[in-house]
Amino acid sequence: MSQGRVSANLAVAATVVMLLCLIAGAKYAEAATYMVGDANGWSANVANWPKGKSFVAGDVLVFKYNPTFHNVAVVDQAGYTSCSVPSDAKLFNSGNDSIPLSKGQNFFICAKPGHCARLGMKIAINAA
Ligand SMILES: *[C@@H]1O[C@H](CO)[C@@H](O)[C@H](O)[C@H]1NC(C)=O
Ligand SMILES: [Cu+2]
Repeated sequence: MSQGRVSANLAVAATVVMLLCLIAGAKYAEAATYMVGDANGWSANVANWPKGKSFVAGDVLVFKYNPTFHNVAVVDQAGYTSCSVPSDAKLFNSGNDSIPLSKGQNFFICAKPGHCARLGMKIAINAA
């Protein structure tokens, strides 16, 4: 076997290993991180932000906001629709909250008075 043939085989092997790593990497990359509201953050009229995006369970939503004025409550469908926060709702208020999506429907609203109902600080997301 010539020297050239050996290095060609090595190159092929290296390429195969690289491709396998890429495939494995893609699998781990399935859970994505989303900045809610993009550059605007968790803010007024964010309700349309999920439109056109597809989410899977385990994806992480990052809610960025000024905690003096806003917070994030994890609610159910009724809470989302009526802009009310069940007493057992999980509340986040760090201003930089990372919340993983559960499979199925996920509902988040701002629990500050009027923010959900009047400012549209609410999102509904279906995670596959
Ligand atoms: C927000 O939280 C993320 C994840 O916990 C962290 O990596 C990032 O540094 C935080 N950003 C700020 C501005 O605190
Ligand atoms: Cu708010």
